[in-house]
Amino acid sequence: MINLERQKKAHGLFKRYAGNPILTTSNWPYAVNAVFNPASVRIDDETLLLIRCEDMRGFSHLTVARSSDGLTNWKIDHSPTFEADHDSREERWGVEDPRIIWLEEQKQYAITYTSFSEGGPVVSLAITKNFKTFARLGALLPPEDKDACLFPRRFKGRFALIHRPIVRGEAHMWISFSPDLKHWGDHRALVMTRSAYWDCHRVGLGCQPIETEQGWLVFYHGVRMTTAGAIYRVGLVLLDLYEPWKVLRRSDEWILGPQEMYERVGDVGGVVFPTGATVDKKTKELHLYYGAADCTVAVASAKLDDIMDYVMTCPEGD
Ligand code: BMA
Repeated sequence: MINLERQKKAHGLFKRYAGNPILTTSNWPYAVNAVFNPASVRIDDETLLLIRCEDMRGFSHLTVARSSDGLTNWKIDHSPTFEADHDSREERWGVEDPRIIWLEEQKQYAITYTSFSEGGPVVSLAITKNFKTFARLGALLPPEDKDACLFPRRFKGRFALIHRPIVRGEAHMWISFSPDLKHWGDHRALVMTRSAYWDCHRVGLGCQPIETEQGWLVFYHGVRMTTAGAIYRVGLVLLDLYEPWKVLRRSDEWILGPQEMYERVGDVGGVVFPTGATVDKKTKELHLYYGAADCTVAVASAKLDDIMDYVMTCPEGD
């Protein structure tokens, strides 16, 4: 049965910023084809976005933009901040779609990103203190794999990574564990596609997992293939705080989908692809940063309390 009350909540949860898109190629200090799918983190009194930029060969690199309110007056690095290492076969065709978390133990930021090898996309890891110099820890898992992020701390002694391997053409979210950030195992299926739903063809992690009292709030993208192409929308799951391989809640509805022109029209129209979030410590407002139609960067916001109110009304389990 349709839960009209919950559908209404899902529909009205996020408000798009009126100044969207917040970053486009026209803001860029050098020539690029598209800027999209940004990772985000709040450092001191600034929001830092690490943005995927596609060059005029169709390869991607990552560039930093900073703003104090996370909405306006972006200061963009004048040249690529993090470029593919072309000597590495794993990064031959560029680096894409980063996610950032603060690794408490290392006192460094961890950036998981997709490196495009000749053998397909793989999940790679780099760490940094300052977003100027980076140490590469290499590819974590073999292709085809994307949409990965670490959790900020260990669980029972092990690091955890959400990622999205593609096997037999199927694209589900998995969680894997490691004692040292290098050797990964104990792979577990986490969030699967759901037949007939808006997320029936592919699912993949959105932004970095967000810690709340009720559990890890995880945004994910879900894809439905239609006769007119794919539609990328955004849903929510809540994972257990101490055993994050357990899904406590999953939204029946999507909470954000392509609606505005900048989301419907672009290099890949019909795509809303979140890769970063920040939560304001005082107001508890969450900014969700996303790539729109694989062309620009946009933001939508909601109060964390309202998101949690909604997610706690969602069905239990996966
Ligand atoms: C996914 C990723 C994203 C992209 C999205 C929509 O598979 O490759 O980088 O934004 O498709 O085209």
